[in-house]
Amino acid sequence: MAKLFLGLDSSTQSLSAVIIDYERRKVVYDKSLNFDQALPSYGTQNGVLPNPDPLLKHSPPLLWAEALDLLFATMKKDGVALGEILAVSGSGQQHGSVYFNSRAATALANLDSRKSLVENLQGIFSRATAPIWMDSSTAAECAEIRKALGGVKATAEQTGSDAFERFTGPQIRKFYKTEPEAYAQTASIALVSSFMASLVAGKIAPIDYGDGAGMNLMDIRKKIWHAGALKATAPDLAKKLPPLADSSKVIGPVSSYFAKKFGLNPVAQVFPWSGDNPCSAVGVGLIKTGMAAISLGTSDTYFGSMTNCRTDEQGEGHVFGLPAGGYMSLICFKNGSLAREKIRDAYGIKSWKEFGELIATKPPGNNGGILLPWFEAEIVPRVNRPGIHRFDLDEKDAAANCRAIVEAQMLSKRLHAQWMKVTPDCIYATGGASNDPALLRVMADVMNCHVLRIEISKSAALGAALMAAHGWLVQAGEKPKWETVVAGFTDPIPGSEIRPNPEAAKTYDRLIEKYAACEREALAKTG
Ligand code: XUL
Repeated sequence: MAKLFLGLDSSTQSLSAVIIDYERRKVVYDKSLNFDQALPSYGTQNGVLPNPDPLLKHSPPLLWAEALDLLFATMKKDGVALGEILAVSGSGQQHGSVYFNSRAATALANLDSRKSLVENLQGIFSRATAPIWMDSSTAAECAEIRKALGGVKATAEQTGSDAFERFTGPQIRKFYKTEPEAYAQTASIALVSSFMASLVAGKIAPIDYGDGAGMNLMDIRKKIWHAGALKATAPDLAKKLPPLADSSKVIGPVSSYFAKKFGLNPVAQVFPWSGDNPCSAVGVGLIKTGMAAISLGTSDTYFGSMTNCRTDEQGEGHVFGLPAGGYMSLICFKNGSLAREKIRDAYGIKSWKEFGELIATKPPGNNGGILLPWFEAEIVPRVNRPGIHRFDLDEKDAAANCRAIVEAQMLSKRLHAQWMKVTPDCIYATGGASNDPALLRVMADVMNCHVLRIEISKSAALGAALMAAHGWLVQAGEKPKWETVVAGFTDPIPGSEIRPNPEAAKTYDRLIEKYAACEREALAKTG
């Protein structure tokens, strides 16, 4: 019998499933469901609830639950051998939080397969919506937590990151300050990843070290809840947080809800889900120190693997746990694919192919034209007031603006990743936009590094499937090596390598100075 493992990915805009046949080293199923299109009644835009305050970004947890029902129904309809799946793990957009009341644990343990998940989950939340990673409304709470922990450097050293607006701790503090009664009614707080795992397992799931590190609440070195950070965040928080766990520690079998309703193997094991970035790191095979990847998704992220924990003194970057052991360093740029889309649409460009062709009509360096695409408040560099800034760039020139946004995104990665001290031999490109050769050409030239692609752009879901396989093998008493687990799944596509062009690379060595000066000028303007 084939050894099948399922990886799910609950991202900002969609829910995806990847199933691997472990022995044959093959992805045998790959499907995505876009939230806005599949479930329009929730009224989300790109997976987020519209709000007049541009800093407030929430999503409905029931949308994610309904999407899970729909995706399982789709897999069943597609004839997927759900009864043969041995284990399930998953990935979730990081930092977002879901608030359960005291009825949740019982409701999860008794999910009734004759009803929908949404019907089963009525009345179990102490907060109707979940703040997600795009939210920037907690600057005051960040300042309070940072002060209590001893400043930027000390906060990063203890929790892996400076206090960030989207991180779960500052979000919990804001909830406690603004809705103290609802906070008091909260019995358990979940991340998006542990919320989804709780549904699949039918019990409150633990938080894994990878995603736990994105909360400003975990002691990054000891991998336990950090007492000082909990105290600085909200009262009684220790009681409301689930345990932290290694991603290979089984939670239990799947809830009978999924077995009865969709024919999932009733003894299939559920493993702790992790954040999309830690899962992507596994999904591109980042398991040895010094490897690096760039993910081009709703957010763009640049991450590398490291054995020992080294944090960013300046407080721009993050350290998360790596499900394959050790740590990953990461910087996150909020203005990723949605910003590229805004430029594409502003110039009436019909397709990404046309966008790429326009980029190629302009020379590397774009004749000095620079665009700072802060359509949304930005994370790196920290920008609280959104705005677009052009330097030596004609707003009417469509091709120059397309080239400018991609160059700015790559230059920003190069500039702000210096603390990571990773000088990789090559960069793995992943995420939806990594299929776009024009973007990868700019990436290779700006980073002055070979760029490689793996077969599947859904690296987070693939990483989750590999985590399920690894966990299952551990449970079976085998001592699987991560190199062996990922082998064959994360090999680069033959011929996909893009080598930097030495002349273009020299141009960017010069342009990075101008880019940095433009950033300083724009930051001074936005305050
Ligand atoms: C990482 C981050 C985003 C989210 C959504 O810190 O905020 O990458 O994980 O993808």
